[in-house]
Amino acid sequence: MESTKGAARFAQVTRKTNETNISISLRLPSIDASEQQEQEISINTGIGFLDHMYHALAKHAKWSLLMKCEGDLHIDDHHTAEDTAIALGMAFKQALGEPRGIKRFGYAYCPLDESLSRAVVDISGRSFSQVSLDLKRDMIGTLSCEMIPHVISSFANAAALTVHVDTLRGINDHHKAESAFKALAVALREALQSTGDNQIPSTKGVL
Ligand SMILES: [Mn+2]
Repeated sequence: MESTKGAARFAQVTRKTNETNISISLRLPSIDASEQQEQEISINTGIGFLDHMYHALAKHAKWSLLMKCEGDLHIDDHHTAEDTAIALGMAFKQALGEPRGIKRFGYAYCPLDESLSRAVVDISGRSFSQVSLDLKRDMIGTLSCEMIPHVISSFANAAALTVHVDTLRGINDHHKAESAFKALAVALREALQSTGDNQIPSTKGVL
């Protein structure tokens, strides 16, 4: 993936520990809405459902995202799920840079059939997350359901975002989780949109 005109909105992160080895390239949508960008998404964490959630996030947030993780899946899914979320949050923060001229706040409701989730985000520079997905199963595929809200929180924490994500209703856990990631994606897309000025959107003058 090439860093195009919006060079400030591109980041590459590698993060290697004894538990995971991660490489990420992330390109956020250009602040210039007229600039056409081809989306490139390729995700391989070794956990199919996690790939599916990151893919949904990237697709609907209009990111280009290349993510590869070699994790200690012989232990369980925990380190891979948590560390990819942290690395993605780091990439997001780095790609965004100084948040000038953006709406800062965003929210979205996304349904997936019977499921409905709401995400509200603030590009605040302060990490806070409240995630309630009402998942009932132990696992979806090879991803434990307890890791799904944890992935969103770990991402928000590393990206220094304030994030509230709630699944308002639903029956199918796959649908509930996927609608949550889609809502988060659309909320982030909105929050990163241009206001048409070059101001830092804070009364403090800093985020
Ligand atoms: Mn699906």
